[in-house]
Amino acid sequence: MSTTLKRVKCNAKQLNIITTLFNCKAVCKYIATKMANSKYEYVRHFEKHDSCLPNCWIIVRVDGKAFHRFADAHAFTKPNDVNGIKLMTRCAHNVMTEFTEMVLAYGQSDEYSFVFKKETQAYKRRESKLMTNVASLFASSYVFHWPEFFPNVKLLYPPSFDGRVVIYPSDQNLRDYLSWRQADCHINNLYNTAFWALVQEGGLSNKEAQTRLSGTFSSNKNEILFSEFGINYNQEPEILKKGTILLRKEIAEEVTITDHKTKEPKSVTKVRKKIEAVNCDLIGDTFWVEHPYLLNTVGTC
Ligand SMILES: Nc1nc2c(ncn2[C@@H]2O[C@H](COP(=O)(O)OP(=O)(O)OP(=O)(O)O)[C@@H](O)[C@H]2O)c(=O)[nH]1
Ligand SMILES: [Mg+2]
Repeated sequence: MSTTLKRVKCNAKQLNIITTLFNCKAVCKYIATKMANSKYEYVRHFEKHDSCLPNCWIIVRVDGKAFHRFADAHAFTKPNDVNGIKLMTRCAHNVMTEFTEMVLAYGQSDEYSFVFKKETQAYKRRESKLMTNVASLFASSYVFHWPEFFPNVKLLYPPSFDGRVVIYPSDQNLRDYLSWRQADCHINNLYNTAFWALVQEGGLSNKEAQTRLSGTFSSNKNEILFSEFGINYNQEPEILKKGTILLRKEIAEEVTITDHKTKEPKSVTKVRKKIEAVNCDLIGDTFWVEHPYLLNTVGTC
């Protein structure tokens, strides 16, 4: 069936209506969609299907790009800059606030790991969506909150963070992953504390300090710190030794409401979830016994 176009006469008012209609965004979008469907639509099928396996823990880890250089450029305190650590945790707090299906986050140095509950349907569990949204929100938060933590330091260039997704099928795998990151925190922090004590207080060059620590065990580094610099490593702040865990704690609050029958004010207990930072051991069982809801996530968050 052929369509014939007829030239029709219309007045200025009618012309105005037609012009407005065809300039309308929705109409343009409709036409564009129709065009895409007709010929170019097939390119969509080249997209990767990247849904994470069902019923598995999804971890997104972000890590600062070349933070060795970033820390130097912004004169971070060595080996640990507490403001830098607090800024990282502020960013992680933002991420957890945005992604309500995250159970907990763990951070140390320039990295943060975020754990989505096994049942999450966020972004249809699409790996690329989860990873890029978390990493970009983390990076923009870092810049956004920078002045609160470094009011007298100019941000010299935009920092960036890489992201990766790791899937763990069992609770034990998840615990082992987090234990691995916390053990890494401890190993690096002990080394860095000893290294910078030798350099800053012991007067060694970087190379000499590196040689001195080469092949040493934890006990040797503890001994160097204690006997040469009077530092008892066990008494170093937990935030440095253990890193930071962010979790949602249930907080019971007394609130006053109006009784709908008597119209009198009455006090009731309401439970709400609050994101809290703790700096404790998560390798042993105690943490998991004290927070059983973390692994039992059905119906939570
Ligand atoms: N001075 C100082 N440096 C820090 C602090 N936190 C992290 N860093 C630096 O950030 C680095 C993080 O390690 P990596 O992530 O392995 O190294 P990177 O330079 O970020 O390299 P890529 O992640 O591979 O891009 C550390 O080696 C330190 O140099 C801090 O509190 N103080
Ligand atoms: Mg890094």
